[in-house]
Amino acid sequence: MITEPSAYGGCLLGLALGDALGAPYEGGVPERALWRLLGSTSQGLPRWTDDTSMSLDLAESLLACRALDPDDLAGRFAASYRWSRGYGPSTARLLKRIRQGEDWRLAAKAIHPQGSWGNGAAMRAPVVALHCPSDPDTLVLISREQARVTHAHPLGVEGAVMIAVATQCALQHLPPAEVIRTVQKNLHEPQMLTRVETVARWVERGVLQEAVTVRRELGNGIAAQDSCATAVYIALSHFDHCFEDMLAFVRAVRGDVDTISAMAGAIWGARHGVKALPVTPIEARDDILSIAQRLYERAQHRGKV
Ligand code: F2R
Ligand code: MG
Ligand code: MG
Repeated sequence: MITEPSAYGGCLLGLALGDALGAPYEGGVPERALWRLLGSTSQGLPRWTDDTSMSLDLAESLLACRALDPDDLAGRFAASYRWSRGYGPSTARLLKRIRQGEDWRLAAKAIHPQGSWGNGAAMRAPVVALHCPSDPDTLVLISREQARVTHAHPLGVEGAVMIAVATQCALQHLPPAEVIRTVQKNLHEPQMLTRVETVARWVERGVLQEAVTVRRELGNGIAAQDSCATAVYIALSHFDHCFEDMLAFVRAVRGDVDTISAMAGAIWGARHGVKALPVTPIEARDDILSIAQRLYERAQHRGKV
């Protein structure tokens, strides 16, 4: 299977659109009220949040270092940190410590001894699939390594593997049942596997579940185990629907809407390409497409696409 350059733009822009268009609906009343104040650029465009910021940092790091360099990545994450991007509380504390000179290996375990199980490493994992679109073993290794810089907890790491594998399968145009089988083969944590087994059953049945059922059975929270399987299910079950309908479904599921939309948006965009995405202007749309193009050219140069 030859991956088209359009799939790269579709994936990275799908992630950013999901994030920017989902952010106004994330969380409860106080979070939404705050985002009404923070959620537009000076030109009035929808702003993206930590999800896209960390994804672009990972992309730029892979491009600059030609491989994963965790020290370079930690430095970029820390330099890009802005309070107004709505980072998770533990990730915010971690990045401030790294900025003050602490080694990320110590900082990542100083806040939670096992590391964070938030979905922050999963939300940027589609970029790993753009770095290695055709090599499943390297994909899993790099997904784990990039996750540990901020999310060392086994569930935080496994969420990243799940989203990276699903994105790679979407780039390869695998059908939904095969995507979910490939995801299952790469997971080990029972809490993740239980959720993915539910997704596999629903995908096999082929009937779109109610949003309330998805929320109840797969979750809608900031933990990796409560959002990654949710995003994979929503993307796979909307392969035959338009992007806007998929985002409307995420809004109906509620909760961590920006991040579930970003992860589902990346998988959907990898499958359908940039032309299938809405033309809605968002912050730095052209810059995002140019980074996607550079990732494509690098993968092409390495003979990976
Ligand atoms: N922070 C938000 N949303 C809040 C409002 C944003 C709004 N748009 C605005 O700015 O007004 N979203 C972001 O957080 C989610 C998760 O990201 P990440 O990087 O995984 O966060 P973090 O801080 O690592 O973990 C989240 C919380 O989970 C608890 N936790 C994690 N690991 C734990 C452990 N081992 N033991 C106990 N608790 C643990 C902590 O309370 C963490 O703070 C994304 O949706 C992103 O968009
Ligand atoms: Mg966010
Ligand atoms: Mg979020």
